[in-house]
Amino acid sequence: MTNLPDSASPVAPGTVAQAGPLLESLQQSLRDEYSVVRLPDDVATLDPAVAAAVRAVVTSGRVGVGSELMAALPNLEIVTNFGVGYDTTDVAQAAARGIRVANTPDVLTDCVADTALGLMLDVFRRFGASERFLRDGRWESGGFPLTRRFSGSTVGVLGLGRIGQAIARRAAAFDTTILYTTRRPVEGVPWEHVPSAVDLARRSDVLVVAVPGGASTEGLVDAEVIRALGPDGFLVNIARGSVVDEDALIVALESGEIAGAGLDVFAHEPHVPERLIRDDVTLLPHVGSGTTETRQDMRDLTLANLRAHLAGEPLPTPVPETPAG
Ligand code: NAP
Ligand code: 8YV
Repeated sequence: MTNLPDSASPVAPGTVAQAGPLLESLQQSLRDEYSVVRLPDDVATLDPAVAAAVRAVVTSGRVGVGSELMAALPNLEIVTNFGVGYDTTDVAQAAARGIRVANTPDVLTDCVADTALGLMLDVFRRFGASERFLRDGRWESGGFPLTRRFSGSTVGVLGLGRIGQAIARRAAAFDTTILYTTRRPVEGVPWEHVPSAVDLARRSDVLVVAVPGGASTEGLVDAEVIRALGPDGFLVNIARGSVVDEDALIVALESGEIAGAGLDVFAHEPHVPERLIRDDVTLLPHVGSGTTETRQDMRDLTLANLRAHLAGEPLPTPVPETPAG
């Protein structure tokens, strides 16, 4: 559990605002501690007097504080993001204006890595598909087709940060060979760094994507990377839908250029393209961090960052691009 600083002294009504829906218990804590305003989805309808009072916005990775909303909040001091990924918040504008941004790293790493392992096991062994086979009564007419062995395979991890390393540690317990790609090799890890994502895919049985979203990684897993996996290769994405060229993935699946995919994230959530809903694709509705325990820890850390800011203290978990204290 996170150590929480004491609640800040009362702040003026309207100082703290909420952008987008939040975990119910986080909303409740915000309502209990502050007189919170809910920002409208359409920035054009934001009352300038309301906007002027806002010093802190609490949001989630799904919604964030984008360029337009941030520009409409002249006295904004902090964005506290429920989630480690903050690609929906305009950090460049925040940095330029001295606005702090905080996120919720580490507390969700284990659950997201567990999800990646679940997806990897499912795409190799097809447990979901075989359960559907049984439930549909098809076992009476013959056994389920043979699947693929995960143990001993080669796992390529694209992005070896907190979550990527937790995935690699877990996969290593299955006697796999771990390879990884990052822009800079990670010191002190026992795994081989492969500089290019295409080479990583070519050498891997499964490519698992664990880089941040945003402009710098948009389409990083393009048609060439996907094709490099080959007809026996799998793609698993627990990062952001924007990192993978979804159209290229569909084409590769339909033409048999890769063997299957396991996806927790999509380009236009909650929309999932009809053509991705296939038996060789395991689809999850962005549930990587979605356990009671982890969501409580994320809530506590979101509140800890907000309280620390309002108390004039350093933030527990500032993002690297914006001021910490
Ligand atoms: P992190 O610790 O910052 O790790 C990011 C890793 O990606 C680093 O190793 C970084 O290394 C690498 N990277 C960044 N840009 C890259 C590029 N262009 N090419 C190759 N590698 C690159 O982040 P984290 O805590 O592990 O979280 C990773 C992401 O997972 C989050 O940003 C979020 O989008 C996603 N996530 C999803 C869920 C879910 O529910 N599915 C939950 C939590 C997080 P270099 O800087 O050296 O390249
Ligand atoms: C959350 C996530 O579901 O932390 C992240 O980056 O994607 C997930 O943990 C999301 O942030 C909540 O909107």
